[in-house]
Amino acid sequence: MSWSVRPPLAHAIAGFVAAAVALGAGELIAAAVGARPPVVVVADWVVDLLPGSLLRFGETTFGTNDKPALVWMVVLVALALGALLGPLAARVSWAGGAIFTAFGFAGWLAEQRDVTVSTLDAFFAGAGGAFAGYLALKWLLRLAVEERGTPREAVAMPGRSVADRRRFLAFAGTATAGAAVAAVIGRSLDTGADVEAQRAEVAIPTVDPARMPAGLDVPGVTALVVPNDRFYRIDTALAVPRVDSSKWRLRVKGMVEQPFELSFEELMALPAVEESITLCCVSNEVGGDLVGNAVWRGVPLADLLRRAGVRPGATQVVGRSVDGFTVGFPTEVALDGRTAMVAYGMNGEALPAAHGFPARLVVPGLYGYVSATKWLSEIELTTLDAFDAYWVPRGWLKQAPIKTQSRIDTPRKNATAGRVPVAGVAWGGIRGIKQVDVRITRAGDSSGTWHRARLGEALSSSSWRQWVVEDWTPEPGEYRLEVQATDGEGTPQTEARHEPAPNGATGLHTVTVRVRAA
Ligand SMILES: Nc1nc2c(c(=O)[nH]1)N[C@H]1C(S)=C(S)[C@@H](COP(=O)(O)O)O[C@H]1N2
Ligand SMILES: [Mo]
Repeated sequence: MSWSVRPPLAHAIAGFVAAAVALGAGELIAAAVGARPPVVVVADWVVDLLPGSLLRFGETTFGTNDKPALVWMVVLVALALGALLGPLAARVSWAGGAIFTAFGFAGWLAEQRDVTVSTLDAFFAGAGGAFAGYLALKWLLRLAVEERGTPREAVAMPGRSVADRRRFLAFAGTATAGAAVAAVIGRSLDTGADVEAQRAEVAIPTVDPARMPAGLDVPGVTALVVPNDRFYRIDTALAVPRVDSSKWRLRVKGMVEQPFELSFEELMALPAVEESITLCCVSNEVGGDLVGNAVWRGVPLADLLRRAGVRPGATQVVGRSVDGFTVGFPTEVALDGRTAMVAYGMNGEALPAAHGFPARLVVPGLYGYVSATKWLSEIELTTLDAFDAYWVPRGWLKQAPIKTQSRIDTPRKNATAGRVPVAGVAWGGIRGIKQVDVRITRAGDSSGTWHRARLGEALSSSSWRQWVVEDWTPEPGEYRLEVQATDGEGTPQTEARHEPAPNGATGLHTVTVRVRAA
C-alpha cells in the first residue's frame, strides 16, 4: 500500500490548479508573442469540429451571442479535465508529463490554424502555457505527498511536516490567483492590430454618388445600399480577427504558372473596380434578413488569376481566410465576366473588421459560404475533386448560385385603411430582376389579385432592386400578401417552399396584414 496517495481531493485540486496555470500562462504568453488567445483558438477549433447539423451558420445553435459562452465552456472543460486527471498524474509518474504535452500540442495546433501566426509563436503560446501548468502540477503533487510518502518523495523533500497541508493550500491559492491575473493581463495587453486606426488611414475614394442613389422613398423599405454598420454579419469566428494590414499578404498559389504574393499596398495600387453587389447567406430563410447590398471596391479576381496564369485543369478557386475558413467555387465563375473581386472597400470605406478587413472575396451571384471569404489570406487554384471547402462536409452543396428571391419589408403586420404602399427588395444572383408581382388575398377569399410592382433602380445586374406596389387601398380586414420576382432572364421565382439546406431556400415570402379602420 502506497502512502503517497492521499485522499484524491488534493490531487484533483492539484490538477485543477495546474490547468488554471496553463490557461493563464498561455493567455499571457500568447499576448506577449502576438498570437491569438489560446482559449479562443481552441474554441474556434471546437466550432469547426462540431457536426454541421449543430452549427447553422452562426445564427442558431451557436449564434453571435453564444460565442463568449463557448469560450467559457472551453475554460471549464479544461479545468474539469485537470481535476479529473490530477489523481491519475499522482499515481502514474509519467502521466502528468504526457497530459500536459498533449495539452501543449493541442494548443500549438490550434494556434497554427491561424496562418498569420508563425510556427514558433504558436509553439510558445501553446507549449509555454502547458509547461507552466506542468511545473505547477509537479510542485503541487509534491506538496500533496505526506511526510510518510514514498521513499523517492521522502528523499526528494526531506524533513517535511504537517505544515505541508497549509503550504499546499497556500501554493494552490496563489497559483490560481496568479493564473487569473496572468489571463487578465494577457487579455488587456491587446496585442491585436489597431484595426480602427489602420482603417482610418486607408484612402478609399468616395463612391460616385450616382452609384449610391437614395432609392425608393417608401417608409419601411430596406435601404438600396445598406450602411456598413447595419449590414448582416455571418461567420464562424469567435472573435473578429484583427489583421494587421502592414503585415498582411495575399498569396495566389496552387495550380498556377507564377505563384505570387501581394502586400496590402500593392493590392491597393492595382487597377480597381467598383460595383453594387448583393451578398446573401444560404441560410437566409424566405423573408429573412441575412442578405444585403453594398458598393464594393477591389481588384478584379480575373486580373489576379491572369497574372498567376491558371494551369489547365485547375477547375476550382479556393479562398482561405487567416482563421482557416475556406470557400471554393468553379474557376470559370471568376473568369466569365462577372465582377468577382478581392474587395477592400465597402460603401466608400475600408472594410469594417467584422466584414473582412483588410480584404475579402466578393463574387456576384454565389452564396457567401462558397465565395465571400473575409480576412482573405490565400487564393489557391486546385481541382473541384481535390478539395471541399468549410461548409461542404457539413452538408451544404459545393456549388451554390444565389436563387431568385424577394421580400416584403412593409407592411409586415398592421396597416390603416387607405392607401397602403407595399414595398420590399428582390434579388436574382447575377441575373438581375425585371419584374415583381404581389398577390393580395382578403381573408376568406379563394383567390387574390396580382399587382405589378414599380421597380427601383438596378445598380447592376448583381444588385437587388427595391420595388413598390402603390395602388393598394384596402378596406379594414385581414389580408395575405405574397411576393414573386421574375429574374432578368424571365424566370419567375420558384413557388415551392424549401428550407435553406442544402443550397438555399425557395418559396414566396408571405405576410398577413391586419388593416384597421382609419
Ligand atoms: N473568414 C470567413 N469568411 C466568411 C465566413 C466565415 O465564416 N469566415 N462566412 C461566409 C458566409 S456564410 C457569408 S454569408 C458571408 C457573410 O459576409 P458578411 O458577414 O460580410 O455579411 O461571409 C462569408 N465569409
Ligand atoms: Mo452564409
